[in-house]
Amino acid sequence: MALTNIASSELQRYPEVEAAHDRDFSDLAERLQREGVVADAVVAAVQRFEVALPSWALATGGTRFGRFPGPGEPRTLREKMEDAALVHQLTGAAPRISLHIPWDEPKDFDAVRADAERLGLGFDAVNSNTFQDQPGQSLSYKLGSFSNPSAAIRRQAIEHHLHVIEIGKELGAEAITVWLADGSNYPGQMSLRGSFERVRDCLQEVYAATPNEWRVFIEHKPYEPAFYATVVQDWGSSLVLAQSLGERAQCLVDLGHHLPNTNIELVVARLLGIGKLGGFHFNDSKYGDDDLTAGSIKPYVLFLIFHELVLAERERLPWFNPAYMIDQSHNLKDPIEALLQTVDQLQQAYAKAWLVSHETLAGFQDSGDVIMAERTLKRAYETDVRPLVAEARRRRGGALDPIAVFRASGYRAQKAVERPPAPTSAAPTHL
Ligand code: RM4
Ligand code: MN
Ligand code: MN
Repeated sequence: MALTNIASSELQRYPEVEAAHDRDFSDLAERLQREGVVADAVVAAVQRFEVALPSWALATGGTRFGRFPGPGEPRTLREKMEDAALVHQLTGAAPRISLHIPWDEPKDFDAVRADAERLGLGFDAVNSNTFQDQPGQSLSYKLGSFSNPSAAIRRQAIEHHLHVIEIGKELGAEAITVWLADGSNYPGQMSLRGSFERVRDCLQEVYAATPNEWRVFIEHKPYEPAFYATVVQDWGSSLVLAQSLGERAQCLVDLGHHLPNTNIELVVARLLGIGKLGGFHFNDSKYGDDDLTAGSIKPYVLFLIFHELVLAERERLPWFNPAYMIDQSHNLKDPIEALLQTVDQLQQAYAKAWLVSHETLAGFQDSGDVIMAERTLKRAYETDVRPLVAEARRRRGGALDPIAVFRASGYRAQKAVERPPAPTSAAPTHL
């Protein structure tokens, strides 16, 4: 168990909660059995579910208007890793952290590796950043990085990616996620075709520099910061790039990176069907790239996405290997609580997707029974699976109710003493 401030014994300290849970779990298991579902099999599936935590979401994020940090926030990579390990300890489902470079660039690899070992954490995809200029950087990305007409600026951006890959290798990561802010704000500002070709050429060089077992994730986004034409704007552009790079290049679906009303589960199904679904950045949104807690706004969509995933998993699609990651910005909530809530929402959506009988659904699809096909999904979605995910957490050594245990532990108050605010904030203002 990770060495965090919550002793393992604290997880088991609530006999009334345990007893109530045991009753709820056996009631649900009995009900599911009548429907032909084995509760333990779903619990086992949820126990296997893992999602990576973003290093940039452990401290309070901001909007372009401001940032309101809370007490006891992590100031260093080590402190972020400690908080991440706590999220994993409580949920049993978040054993890796995804680093944003240079925001959370390790200074001493031996020390970072030792921290990871001590905390029981691994490293997920490394993330590059050419959407900001860094102190001391010679050339500006104001008018783009990989798409920039200047060969020198493109070279600088490529070198940054090579550096990020080296960091990933040191830490045992096996993927790099490339999200580019490149694009234009006004018609005529940039060649629509030329900019895409330049991005493709640069990505080819990055791809060639990655180890053979690595994957390269290309993340699209429709707008912001480019408000007229983003170069990697949609999943079509992302797919063209992934196909032109090679087998190890895949598309990353950030749930907030779609124009309103886009059918995201359909995008997922398309990419799954052709082996190009690399992974996810989970979050939720009402309007745009809002980076809200997963499942907070459109939980049915989250379920439908997981339905596509579980379908592919159970059909054993040979290339099924999505990287599950979170990408959120916690402006109002305590970041640890927001992440605990997120992991729980993902576990619930995943568990619900496991309740769907695929044979029954296929039968209704074949006979054209629209009502019963929809009801098959709704029945799973409307089931209260909280006892199943609580049980999965318990069996992985986590907490039945992670937020309750976190609050009762006094972790944040203790950190407020141990971590007085740094003179200048080390935390990024998330876009
Ligand atoms: C972007 C995108 C990237 C993330 C940055 C911080 O909107 O979602 O994945 O790395 O924000
Ligand atoms: Mn993202
Ligand atoms: Mn985003």
